[in-house]
Amino acid sequence: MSKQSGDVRIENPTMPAGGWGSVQEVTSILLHQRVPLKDSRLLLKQNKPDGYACVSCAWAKPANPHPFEFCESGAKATAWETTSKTIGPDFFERHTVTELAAWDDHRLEDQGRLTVPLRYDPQADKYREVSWDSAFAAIGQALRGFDPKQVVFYSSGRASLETSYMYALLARMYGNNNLPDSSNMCHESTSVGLQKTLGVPVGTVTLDDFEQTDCIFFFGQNVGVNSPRMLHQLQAARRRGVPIITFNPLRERGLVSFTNPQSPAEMLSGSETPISTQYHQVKPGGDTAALMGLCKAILAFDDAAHARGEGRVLDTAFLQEHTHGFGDFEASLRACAWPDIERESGLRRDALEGAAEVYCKSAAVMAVYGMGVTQHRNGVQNVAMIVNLLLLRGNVGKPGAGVCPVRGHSNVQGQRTVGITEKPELAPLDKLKEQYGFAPPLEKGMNTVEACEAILARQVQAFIGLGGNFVRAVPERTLMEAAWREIPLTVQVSTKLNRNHLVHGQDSYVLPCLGRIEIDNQKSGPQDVTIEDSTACMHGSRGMAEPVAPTLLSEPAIVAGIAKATLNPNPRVDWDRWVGDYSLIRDAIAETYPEIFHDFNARMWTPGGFRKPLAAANRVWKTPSGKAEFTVPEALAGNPDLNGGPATLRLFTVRSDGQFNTTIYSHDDRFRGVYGSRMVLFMARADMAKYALAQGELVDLRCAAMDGVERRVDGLAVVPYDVPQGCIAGYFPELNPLIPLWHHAKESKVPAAKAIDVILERARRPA
Ligand SMILES: Nc1nc2c(c(=O)[nH]1)N[C@H]1C(S)=C(S)[C@@H](COP(=O)(O)OP(=O)(O)OC[C@H]3O[C@@H](n4cnc5c(=O)[nH]c(N)nc54)[C@H](O)[C@@H]3O)O[C@H]1N2
Ligand SMILES: Nc1nc2c(c(=O)[nH]1)N[C@H]1C(S)=C(S)[C@@H](COP(=O)(O)OP(=O)(O)OC[C@H]3O[C@@H](n4cnc5c(=O)[nH]c(N)nc54)[C@H](O)[C@@H]3O)O[C@H]1N2
Ligand SMILES: [Mo]
Repeated sequence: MSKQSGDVRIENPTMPAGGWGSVQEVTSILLHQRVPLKDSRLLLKQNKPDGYACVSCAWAKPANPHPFEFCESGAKATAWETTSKTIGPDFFERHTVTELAAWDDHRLEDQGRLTVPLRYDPQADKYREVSWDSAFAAIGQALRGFDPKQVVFYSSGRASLETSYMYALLARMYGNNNLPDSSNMCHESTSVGLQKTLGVPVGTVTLDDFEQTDCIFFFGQNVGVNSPRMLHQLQAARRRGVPIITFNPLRERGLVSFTNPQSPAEMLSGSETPISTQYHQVKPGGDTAALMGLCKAILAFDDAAHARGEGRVLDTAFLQEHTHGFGDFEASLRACAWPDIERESGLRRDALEGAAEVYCKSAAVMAVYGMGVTQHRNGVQNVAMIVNLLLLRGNVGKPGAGVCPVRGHSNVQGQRTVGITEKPELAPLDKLKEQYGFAPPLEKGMNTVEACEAILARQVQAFIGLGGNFVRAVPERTLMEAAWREIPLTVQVSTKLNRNHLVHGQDSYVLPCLGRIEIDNQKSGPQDVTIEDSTACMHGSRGMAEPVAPTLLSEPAIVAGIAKATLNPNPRVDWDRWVGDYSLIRDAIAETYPEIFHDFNARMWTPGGFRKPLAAANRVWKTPSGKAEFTVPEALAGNPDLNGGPATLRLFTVRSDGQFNTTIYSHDDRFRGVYGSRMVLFMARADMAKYALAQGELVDLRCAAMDGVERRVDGLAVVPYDVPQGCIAGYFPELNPLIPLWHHAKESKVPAAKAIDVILERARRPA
């Protein structure tokens, strides 16, 4: 008899993104998190020029915000952080770590905010309160005894520009560039791909471009869930008749239609704006092939127009003046055969020609993309292919056109801007040397995958985590968790209890910090911080909620505490003065990066933010050739090293509206109509028939890699869904045990979480 999941409820997801469902969600989470009424009014200050920058996604904050410039995701993130629930020393007295390790991710974080510094006591198997001073002293003493090359300073992309600058300086003064961050699992393919082709590591569009564009191509980003505020721009564009052409294997509700919960008229009439005008269900990993098809079709239209003696379809003047390598790319397009494109993309030639036709009719085209593009073996090539498409008609560096990678964490882009990078050539080392009188290390540091490799090789002595939930977010979970327990020292700066505190090093500290929404009082008074959004605009952010406990320290204070206990005193770095007045940190940032941050304190409250100068946006190309680069793809196939053959299914991992990465707000996925469990697998009905599976039936998955490591996840309930045959989808982070560490993007080392070949088996264990 087949095994059925008892706890999952599957409904037909019919509601548009936004709408009443969104309002109900916000209300229910505010209640569940027991957010004080005065704090729920905080939402009115979210993403306002004088308010706080949302702690959810990095989407742009307009100069003229809507009265309610927040979304369902932002409201959830705010409620989660400003919750009145707390856990203190008594909680940890009541529960051993072994006991807590059996709780699920939702239950752990749902206990509320951490309030006191903790150290793991191995005798009792419990975390115990320690004083801040003793924690810093012990961490400093340990770090002084380690080889700096074997210590890792990780950051998750939430910490402010001020904290991030101090943190990077701490690592370099200590003696390494081991500064991996969440971006290494996320948009690093963008940082590498756009730098190589356009000479900038970030997107070129601004909010203004959304008002001037004629056409939007949308690759592998789930806007309704992961950056819902962008729906305002998309809805406005749709109302102007702008086509939106989507490439996504899964039919995502939020990419299909939208009801603006902030428009009373729409809410009352129940009217929806259809978002995507074309929806192409590309195979996971098939974007390079799809983009080759688009470009090949554009070339054919150009040939035909040329033959008829009509004007060119390609922007030949732009190609001539601004680009390099078009000839080779053109030759590769002519050599590329349609049957190969169709097979690898899973899309038909006429469908791709239809999309190409719209591209050619539009004067200004923009390409938006997310993790569906970057988290692949060929993630960097995918990004370069998007650039190829844009360059054909000069769609970079003109109004309404350009490339728009949608960043994840609210300051992940900014952290890179102020020095969090393992690549020494990307940090102004000479400037730091001059400013602070020390010799910054010149050796390349570890990125996330390299840090994991070093941990597996037992070559990491200490891991400091500035936010995040590293063991939960990275691939190769089984091996990583075992190795993690052997790290001599782990230190986590966190707001909430998470898996990484329970899977801990031999000596382990959890240091609780203030969140960005909280009032941060220091010597000179309440402090502000700054962040950079997805469109390279810098914004001030002012905490407004009472801190959840008086014992918390701010992130800058914690970084300074570790720095002072670890480093020899340096008269040019006065950590205490910086902590007393963050405007002094901003002065230091301005001194290191004058081109970007001059007059930082004066400009930080500019409505809409002040923009980082981006050469490519002005058609200045900081590439070796001095031109924008065309790239010839190495291969059409997206998954050369993990091709398990015909018996495999290709798995891609996604997020739901009930989570922010490893933070699980609830076990429901309203947009996909799945309630009560995240242990599910979305599957085409044709595949269910092929495997003779019923809805809700339990299956096990095993990774197809033949390298002697067993990687499996058991007990997933099958949910019929509109995905291409041969592909299945499930949730990050539950499915991370299936991803080999070596299965990552070739040039950027972003784990290839969107194309994992797996073998499906009937559940071997009872539900
Ligand atoms: N509510 C909420 N908001 C978030 C987050 C969250 O967890 N929850 N996380 C934040 C972070 S850190 C990030 S990086 C962003 C992530 O935001 P997104 O980039 O939207 O990330 P995902 O949900 O992982 O996947 C995006 C989409 O890619 C599609 N896809 C999968 N494989 C392919 C492929 O091969 N090709 C194409 N074209 N599409 C594919 C999936 O179906 C999915 O719709 O969101 C940020 N915002
Ligand atoms: N299979 C698969 N794996 C993936 C992905 C995927 O799509 N599929 N996506 C990848 C991506 S894009 C990313 S960005 C990573 C995410 O990886 P991380 O950034 O490491 O993980 P998060 O879940 O965002 O971190 C959540 C924790 O951060 C802490 N936190 C929250 N707010 C604050 C704060 O203000 N300060 C501090 N110090 N701590 C805070 C809380 O304790 C919380 O438990 O995961 C990656 N892993
Ligand atoms: Mo991310």
